[in-house]
Amino acid sequence: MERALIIIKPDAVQRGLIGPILTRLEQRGLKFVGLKLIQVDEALARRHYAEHEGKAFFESLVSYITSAPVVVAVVAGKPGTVEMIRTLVGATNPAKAAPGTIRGDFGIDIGRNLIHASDSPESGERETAIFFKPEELIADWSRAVDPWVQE
Ligand code: D4T
Repeated sequence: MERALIIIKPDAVQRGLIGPILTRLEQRGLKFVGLKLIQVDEALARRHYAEHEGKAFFESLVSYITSAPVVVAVVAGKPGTVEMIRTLVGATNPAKAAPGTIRGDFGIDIGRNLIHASDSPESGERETAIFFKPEELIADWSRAVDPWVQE
């Protein structure tokens, strides 16, 4: 089983795109095991984006992600799920993201790229642990629709 952390970023929340973005993931057949609205503080932002510390865009990235509430979610699925979600999300820069992807359909600016999705199963585990306590996740629920989504 793989898990991906999703962040619906402040711009998407402000623009009323929580529903449309969650719908894209749901319609694909993906399964949520965690979901909540939170305000990211500076310490959490620096921890999540630690790999970018020192880069030119780091400070604006921290101020962007802390500028308004975000929705964080965890999606779980079989091997390949994390990569599939990254494809659905599209290129980091929405200006270059393919139409049909979330960023390609809703955004135009790399500094307002609407959504984060873990870039590997390892990142998925690390990021899930940053944003969710174990008791906030419902790991083992089954959906009646599951046999109709996956053979
Ligand atoms: P996130 O992490 O937000 O899902 O984005 P990606 O995984 O697609 O891309 P990333 O980690 O390389 O970048 C993180 C974050 O920084 C912003 N950014 C990035 C930026 O403002 N200017 C830049 O030049 C780059 C490379 C956008 C996403």
